[in-house]
Amino acid sequence: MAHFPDSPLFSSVLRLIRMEGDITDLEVEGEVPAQLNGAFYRVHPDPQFAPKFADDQFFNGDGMISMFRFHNGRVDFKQRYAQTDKWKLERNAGKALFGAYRNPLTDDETVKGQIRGTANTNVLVHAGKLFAMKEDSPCLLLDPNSLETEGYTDFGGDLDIPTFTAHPKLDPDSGNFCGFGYSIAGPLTREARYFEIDPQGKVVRQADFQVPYYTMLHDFAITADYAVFNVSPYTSDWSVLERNMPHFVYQRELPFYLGVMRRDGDGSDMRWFKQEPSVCGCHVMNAFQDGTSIHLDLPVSKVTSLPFFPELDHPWNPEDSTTWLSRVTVDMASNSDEITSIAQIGDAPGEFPRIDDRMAGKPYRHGWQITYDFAKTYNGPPGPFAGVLSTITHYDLATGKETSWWAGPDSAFQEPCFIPRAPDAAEGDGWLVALIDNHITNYSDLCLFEALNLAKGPVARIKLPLRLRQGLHGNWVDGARLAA
Ligand code: V55
Ligand code: FE
Repeated sequence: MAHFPDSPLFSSVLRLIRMEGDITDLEVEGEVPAQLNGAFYRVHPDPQFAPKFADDQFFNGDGMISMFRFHNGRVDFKQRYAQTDKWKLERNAGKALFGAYRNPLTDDETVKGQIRGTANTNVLVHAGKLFAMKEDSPCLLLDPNSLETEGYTDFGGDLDIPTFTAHPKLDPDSGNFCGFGYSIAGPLTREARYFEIDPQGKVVRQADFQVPYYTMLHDFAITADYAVFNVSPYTSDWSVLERNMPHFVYQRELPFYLGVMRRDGDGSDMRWFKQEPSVCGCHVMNAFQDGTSIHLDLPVSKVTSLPFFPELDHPWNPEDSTTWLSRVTVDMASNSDEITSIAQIGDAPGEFPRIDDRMAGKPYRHGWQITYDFAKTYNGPPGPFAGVLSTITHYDLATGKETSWWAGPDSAFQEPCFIPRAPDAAEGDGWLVALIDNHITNYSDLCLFEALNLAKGPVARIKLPLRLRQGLHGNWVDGARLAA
């Protein structure tokens, strides 16, 4: 008999799903454009078994992958667990064997040394496979049509590192998958590696570097020539793991850094630009070069924005943890190791930044986030992820104009994803898909918006007969790349 912890992280808004299945031809309100051919994949943490610790982290759940396959004006749904090595070992045992989030000291003896990954953070198609990613583990491959798990890969032995980011970038010019692994010399180490994987799945670049302190290197950005890493004061050490505290501890005394290195180098040119007192960033919107300057746009807060990774000596403060879209600028021609500036560029506070991915690393105009509007009411039950991100906002960075749409008092958004109207359509010309979870009716709708006209509201609501759990990230792939 399954008993999950009696805690807000496992009940109410965050009740588990644990259901795999298929629905052919989902019910649609409105119209799904017949030309839309492709698939939207996304993933959420969904523990298969009750966790070993009642205070288990949301980020520790097994990855549950959803696929929305668009074709001929209809949408088919498929949902499967990412069958990680952890998932299979626990399936065989009928119970949890692995312990706390990112803490191998808490695992059963029988699974010591096994890959701990949950593949719960991001899913993206590259080189004919669905990559399911968790930053503490190698990359898990699945069949992009059937969602059957193939297993972990080291890319033919070419990528011999134990970790693989969940926030890769696809270079729109080369088609290369740009990524990195951190703590590659073992848990809590400062060693990291940048790599690129070409459209055929071959590792074509690798460059090692060290971060200034052990940190959650969660996301990064590319520009035409550079890989850009944002380091915020999420850190840890073995004493934290020995006491089974949350893996990351936030320490505001540590600087914020921007690391910049050439994508075609060996890592020895890495420069770390510093900002003190520090700020906190996590997900990036985009980065680009402008003469000798490099700009990185990302939501920034004063201190930790992740309540799961708090400070020890400062109470959680919602105001200081609110994230504002900001532009971090460094000058490669300068001899200084200081960040040139950090300037707010968006009015609506929010997170889960997205762009038209064809603009990755280039000067760009359009961005989207799900946003907080503190003036709006919320009717749903309280708890983590309860209703706060209930608006979606388009940022026109050329004019400064922002357009938002509110999902209403019963609902919250999950991360959106941009779909170009056609491969050669202008930047931003296309749709935005995003899940809207109704916390009163307990249904989720995948909503389709005109990306540059959010104010109009969804042009289609693709209706699920259940509410999906709060998820992390996902991506669209064009149907041509799914043809088996
Ligand atoms: C994040 C999410 C993770 C993780 C580390 O959003 C950082 C930040 C879903 O897992 O393991
Ligand atoms: Fe993320």
